[in-house]
Amino acid sequence: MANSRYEYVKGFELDDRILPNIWVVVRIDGKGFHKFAKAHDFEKPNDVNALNLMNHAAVTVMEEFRDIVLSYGQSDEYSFIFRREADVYKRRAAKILSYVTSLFTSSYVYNWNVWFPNKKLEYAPSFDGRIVLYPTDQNLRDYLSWRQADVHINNLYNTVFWNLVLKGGMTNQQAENELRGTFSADKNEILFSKFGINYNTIDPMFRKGTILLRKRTQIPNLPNVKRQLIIPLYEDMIRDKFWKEHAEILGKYL
Ligand code: DGT
Ligand code: MG
Ligand code: MG
Ligand code: MG
Ligand code: MG
Repeated sequence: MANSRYEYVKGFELDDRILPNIWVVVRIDGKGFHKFAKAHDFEKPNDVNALNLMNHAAVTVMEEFRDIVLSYGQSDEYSFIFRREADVYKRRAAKILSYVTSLFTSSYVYNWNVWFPNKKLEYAPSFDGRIVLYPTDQNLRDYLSWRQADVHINNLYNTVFWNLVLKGGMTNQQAENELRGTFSADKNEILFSKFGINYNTIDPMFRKGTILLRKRTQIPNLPNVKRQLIIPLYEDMIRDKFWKEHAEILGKYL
């Protein structure tokens, strides 16, 4: 075979299969979205259309990868949780990571006009991706708690900051000085006393991020037909309540 003298190069491709029986988390994050948000005039601190576009792209990924049991998004990032037993692409890490990241990105671009019908996409956005493995259910819960606590801290800060600037007439520097060394309670107090905003009434998508889950639902008028739908939730994942209500995620039927 004329080919055979070249075939040895295949041996340079290394096995990158992920350990069996472990939670696989793929997290993607927008590259330079500070600049991207500015270039597209995203609302501050939260642009509801930008977040919905992220959610839309994440649904595309979940429709393709049936092994994803939960996805969680906030700001310019999304985490996809693959069930422990997932055998997709023989668990080859590079395949999974590159496919998820590129499908997310292409869906983000493909659906741009759905959420921004009057805004031109100024340049091609990109997303980085990483795979992190978590051996125990507790590790996985702690990972998701970590990401959700991150939303809370950032969103509370950004909400007060942009109110001080946009409504309070402060410069960015003044708002930064005002907030230096403040605790959560202080920030809540500033929001309420200066702007009449009760933080807890702000859109839960902004406060909690978006959880996407698969739920089986009955189709109306067709008693024997059930459909699996991907539904968004804006709940607290840090407390036990969420994990009891959605026990199927960890495969525990209580
Ligand atoms: P990176 O990820 O290291 O390439 O850099 P960035 O700039 O993407 O930084 P990152 O991911 O830490 O932070 C996300 C940025 O995206 C942050 O500057 C705020 C911006 N961003 C995300 N969502 C929104 C939004 O809804 N509205 C606005 N105005 N900005 C947003
Ligand atoms: Mg980013
Ligand atoms: Mg960063
Ligand atoms: Mg980010
Ligand atoms: Mg091929």
